[in-house]
Amino acid sequence: MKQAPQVAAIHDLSGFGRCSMGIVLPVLSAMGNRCSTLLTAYLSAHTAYPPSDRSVFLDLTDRMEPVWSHWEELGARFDAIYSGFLGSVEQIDLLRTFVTRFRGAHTLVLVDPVMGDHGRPYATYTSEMCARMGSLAAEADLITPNLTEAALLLGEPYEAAPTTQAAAAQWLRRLSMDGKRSVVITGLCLTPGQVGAGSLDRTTGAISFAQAPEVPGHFPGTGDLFSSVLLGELLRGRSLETACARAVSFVQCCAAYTLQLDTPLLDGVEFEPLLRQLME
Ligand code: PXL
Repeated sequence: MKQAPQVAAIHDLSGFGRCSMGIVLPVLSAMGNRCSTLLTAYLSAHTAYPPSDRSVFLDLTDRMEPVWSHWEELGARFDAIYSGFLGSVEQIDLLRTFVTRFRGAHTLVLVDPVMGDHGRPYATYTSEMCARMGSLAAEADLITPNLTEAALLLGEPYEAAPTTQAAAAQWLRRLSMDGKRSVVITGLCLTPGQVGAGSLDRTTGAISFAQAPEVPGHFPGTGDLFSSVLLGELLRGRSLETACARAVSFVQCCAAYTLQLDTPLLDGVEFEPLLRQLME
């Protein structure tokens, strides 16, 4: 019998509000994977909630290397390494070292270059972190920026974000570093009333687009949901194009379901009752 694929999941844990590890773990587990978690930070709540002087941000930078040194002793091997929200600029170089140590011949390295959304960096992301994120993304086999992050990686203004397939294809090619890595850009609006993702698959050079009806309202954590489903599908052996289409469709389904419930947008999408859709 085949063992469950093993994923090194490197994200923060936000105690309140759905995002990052609180999404990555249940989604990848439901899809039949085993996750080893390396925490970048622990927050009382994700940063989209209004700022508060009671908020807790536990930066775990100096605990990361000791954690993976224990993993090395235990002989850990990973089918995928998947990073997201970072707690400090120093974590960028630390994670580059992690990738060098743990990448095997068949390891898929997915870097979600989490930095911001809607044209603005997240509250805890400094300009130095944004400027240096490209060096971590350069280690990846696949990156999954949203439009804000794609613009930051390319040094383009957010206002220049593509609105046509031809313009999106150009950004995908540029982000692929001449086809050296695969890219998925999320949050693309190429048809009125639709939203989705564009992908460039480095193994075939194919560029494709997946769209679904736009759900009014911006929910935090949908990028984490998208990338986790995408990775789960890739680990099942699906092509990037198929994985991308399934991730677009699942995120849309969760957003539409949540809108009906009329819950606070900042609480994110109600994916939990829909997880079983990912099991087949
Ligand atoms: O979804 C990205 C993300 C991850 N982690 C934390 C966040 C956010 C987005 O707001 O605040 C802590």
